[in-house]
Amino acid sequence: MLNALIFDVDGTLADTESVHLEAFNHAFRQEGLDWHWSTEQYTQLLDISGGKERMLHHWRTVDPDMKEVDAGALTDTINRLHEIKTAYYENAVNSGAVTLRPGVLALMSEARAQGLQLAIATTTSPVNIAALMRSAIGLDWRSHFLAVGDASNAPIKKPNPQVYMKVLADMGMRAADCVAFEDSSNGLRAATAAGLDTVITPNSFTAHHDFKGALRVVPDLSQVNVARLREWHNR
Ligand code: XBP
Ligand code: MG
Repeated sequence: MLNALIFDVDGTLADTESVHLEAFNHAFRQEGLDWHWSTEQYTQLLDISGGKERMLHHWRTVDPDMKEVDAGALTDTINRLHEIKTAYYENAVNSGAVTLRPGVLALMSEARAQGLQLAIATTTSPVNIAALMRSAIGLDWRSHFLAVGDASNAPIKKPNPQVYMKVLADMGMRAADCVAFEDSSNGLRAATAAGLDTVITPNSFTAHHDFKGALRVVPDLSQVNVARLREWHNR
């Protein structure tokens, strides 16, 4: 049976990562840090899911001993940088910096018209999801989704399956009755560990990832409709 489609956000619904990158670099500048991530560096850093975790990983790389920093100051700094980064990102999305990837809206509309449920499973923050969905779908975007799993209610980041397990539990559905959509190997590992068939739409940041075990890898969702998904899923 196919009863629901569960979507990752960053990189899957939209090519958001270049805006996230700009937002991180803005936060570093604003806080007077001499950090600046290039696109190449960020492509590698995306192996670490979650903005706070990513900055912490970078900090540990450039300052392995962290002798000068106590734990409280470390958390405060990361939280402040992430707040600045999130405000910049939300503002950029509100100004129209990001549009949905091809086929996303059409697949969501077709699925809803056929009585399938939609859900979101992402590592990002609720304000970032709301900004993107408001601009893409409208003010009532939340009513289109039966469940939304994000950094606020599933704090253990992908490749851990927590966010997918949370969404499945909130929907009251079995993994066998859903298909997930992802763009990265961390996302694929998280969805697969939750028992989900996963369709991958890579992008320039994730094209080199290992997608072994995916249900299908397609350039974008314009190639995908509900009939095709049922055929691939077939269980
Ligand atoms: C996306 C992420 C996010 C964004 C930044 O992963 O890892 O961290 O890059 O967002 P996925 P935050 O698409 O697998 O959810 O700074 O809000 O974490
Ligand atoms: Mg993603």
